[in-house]
Amino acid sequence: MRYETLAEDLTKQGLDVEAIKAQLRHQHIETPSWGYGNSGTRFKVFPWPGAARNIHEKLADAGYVHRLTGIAPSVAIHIPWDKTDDWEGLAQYAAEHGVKIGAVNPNLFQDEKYKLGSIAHPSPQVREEALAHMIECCQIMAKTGSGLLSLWFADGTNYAGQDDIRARKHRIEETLKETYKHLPDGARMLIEYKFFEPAFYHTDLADWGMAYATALKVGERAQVLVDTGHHAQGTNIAHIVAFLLDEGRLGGFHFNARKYADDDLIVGTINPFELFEIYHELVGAGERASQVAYMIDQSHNIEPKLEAMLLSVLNCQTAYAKALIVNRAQLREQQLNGDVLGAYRTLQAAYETDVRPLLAQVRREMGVPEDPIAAYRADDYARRVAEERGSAAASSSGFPG
Ligand code: PSV
Ligand code: MN
Repeated sequence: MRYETLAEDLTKQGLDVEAIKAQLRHQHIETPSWGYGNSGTRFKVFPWPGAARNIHEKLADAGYVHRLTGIAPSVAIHIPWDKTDDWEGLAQYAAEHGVKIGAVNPNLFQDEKYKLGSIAHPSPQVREEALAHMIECCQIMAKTGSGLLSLWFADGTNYAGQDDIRARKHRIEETLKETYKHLPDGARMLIEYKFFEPAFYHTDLADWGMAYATALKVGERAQVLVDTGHHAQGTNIAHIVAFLLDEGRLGGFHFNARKYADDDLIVGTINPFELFEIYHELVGAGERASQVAYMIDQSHNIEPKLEAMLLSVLNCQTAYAKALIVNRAQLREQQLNGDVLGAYRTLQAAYETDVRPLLAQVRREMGVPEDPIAAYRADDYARRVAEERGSAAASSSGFPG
């Protein structure tokens, strides 16, 4: 279908195509620095020729992804993986590549001392050190202009009785309240949950309810981060999203796809309808969703890094476009009339619409390639970085994030 025909169809349904295109032009997906370096599973890291070896190369790659898509203008960093001694210089370097530093992620899971946890650790000394690291990250936020402190804790236990679960809960609340005081003005703290791994008996912040209850105690600018790979099979993530949006506590996402557990696959590859359901709730929430941070958290084992990241960004764009063309007036009527299947089919109609001509038009208007992946494949960026950087087996993170 040509763009004009699609636009006409949508207009006939009462949709404002110009407004939809404007929303698509303003979409913002943050890519993770760790998605550009070599990573893998705990079994093996297969080096990709040209994979970024340091934060500067990661930012350059992120800048390239943004140039091709126009909707990936910021990069999340992980500390200490991306540590430098010149943060202002790094922010400047990012700007030269057309991107900004986004969420700052303290690493509270890879140090020897965190064997029994970080902010829930029984030892006050270890908790102090974890706090100091989070405060350091708040300082990095101030220096780089980042507005998000993104927290995930591997804390938990492997056996019943290993530690006092309620005492651990109190330690977490205390340490996060203390951390909150150090956030730069206006910045937010995002609290990510995950139901298992690496802890297997209990994880201290295992689900959205625990993250939400903690956020309520910590302060107004503490919110929940939903990583789409961090739920038990069958969990209705769109429902969690709608609930948190309505409570004003949905801080952001870590998008990725999964078939089994925390697989960290390319966004929208296993579960495109689920991604659409999530975007449908976000679009439906209107202004309430305006502060949500859309971040990708994926790591690659066998995929070429840049193409994998591009595909994730584009799959988010497709899901958003499909959610934007849902005929909401019709849906509302069907909902009020108890038209169960009519309502479902309204969603299905949007989901099954081929939005490629709409997206090609948006990209033309934004001055980016109509088909960013074809442009990437025709370009010599990947070949050039492979020549320049070679195949470094070392990984900045072998952690299956
Ligand atoms: C943990 O599985 C996680 O999702 C957290 O967001 C980490 O920061 C990330 O992966 C990278 O290990
Ligand atoms: Mn995550």
